[in-house]
Amino acid sequence: MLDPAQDSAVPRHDWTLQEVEALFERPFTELVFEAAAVHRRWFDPTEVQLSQLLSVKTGGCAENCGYCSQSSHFDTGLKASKLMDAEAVVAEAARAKAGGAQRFCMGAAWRDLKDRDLPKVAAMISGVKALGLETCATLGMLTPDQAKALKAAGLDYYNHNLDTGPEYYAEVVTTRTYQDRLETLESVRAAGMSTCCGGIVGMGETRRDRASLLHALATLPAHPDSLPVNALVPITGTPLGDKVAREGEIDALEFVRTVAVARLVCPRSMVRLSAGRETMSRETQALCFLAGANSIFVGGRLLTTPNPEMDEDQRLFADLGLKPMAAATAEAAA
Ligand code: SAM
Ligand code: DTB
Ligand code: SF4
Repeated sequence: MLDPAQDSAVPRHDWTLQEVEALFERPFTELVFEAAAVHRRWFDPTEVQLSQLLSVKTGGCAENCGYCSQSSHFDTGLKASKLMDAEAVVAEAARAKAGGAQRFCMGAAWRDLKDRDLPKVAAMISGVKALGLETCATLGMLTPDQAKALKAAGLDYYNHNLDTGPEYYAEVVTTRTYQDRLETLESVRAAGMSTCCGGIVGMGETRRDRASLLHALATLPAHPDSLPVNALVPITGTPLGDKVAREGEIDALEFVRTVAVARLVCPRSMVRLSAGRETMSRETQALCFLAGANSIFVGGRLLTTPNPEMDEDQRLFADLGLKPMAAATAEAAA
């Protein structure tokens, strides 16, 4: 048994905010070196897990998340659409699998899942699962019974992000609380599904807010199985997209630091380099992989915004000597 007092690779749930802030203050090369060392204790650092997203219900969302193209509170020019049919979703999933994805994540612009939509969503999940893909969904808040129903349909992962630290939360969204998010995560865990939970960096938050987000994630009853670190994709017409356009984007090195601290505080989680890769340099992405990121979204689209095309990522992987992680490895790590 590894001794947590001796070994920084042992998962801990008693991180203090001060400890997490102190990690951010480490000299950059020391921090990345330490994160890379911890990464190697639990994972093959040449393997990266590949997930693909599909927006199964786009736009018209009742929440006012200040970064989101899909909120009905802001004029972003996005065209809303109805919930897709299960067959169309499964056909997209088959294309994603043929393209090399191991996990297929279905996203809906909902505040919460309505029971009337459950049969269609369950049909999508079981259809995608039958293709041999890992399944993930992000559908807003869930009741405990809905979480059980999704699990019964074959859902492996549920994505529900805390987005930022509790102190900055009210600057990001006011139509729901941090506690609402924590309760859905509890329902997901209680139903026996794996959790995918992370946040967004570059929304005008401070380093302390970034530390506070990672502190919140690292002190959850269980560390997230997947921990997405999104770089804000600035959307014109949203409060946070417009703020960043005025005040400037986050420094790439600070983004890498956030990935490194995520790897250190949640050593066994799959840390996903999520939104924002479309405009991120290859060199910054390489530093993120060095700092412990070991999962990405693939395919030319996220939910409503572009993502690097598969051939571009294949070139990046070839140049960096990275390879896709086998699905079974990803599951064993989780
Ligand atoms: N409506 C559901 C919810 O919010 O939980 C699911 C879909 S929502 C789009 C999923 C996550 O995508 C959000 O929690 C947020 O972290 C991330 N996201 C949304 N818009 C983004 C943007 N412009 N840049 C970066 N991440 C974004
Ligand atoms: C997550 O943390 N990032 C993904 C996924 N979970 C659902 C979503 C990113 C969305 C980026 C903006 C868009 O395409 O609309
Ligand atoms: Fe709705 Fe999710 Fe966008 Fe928030 S992030 S506005 S809940 S789709």
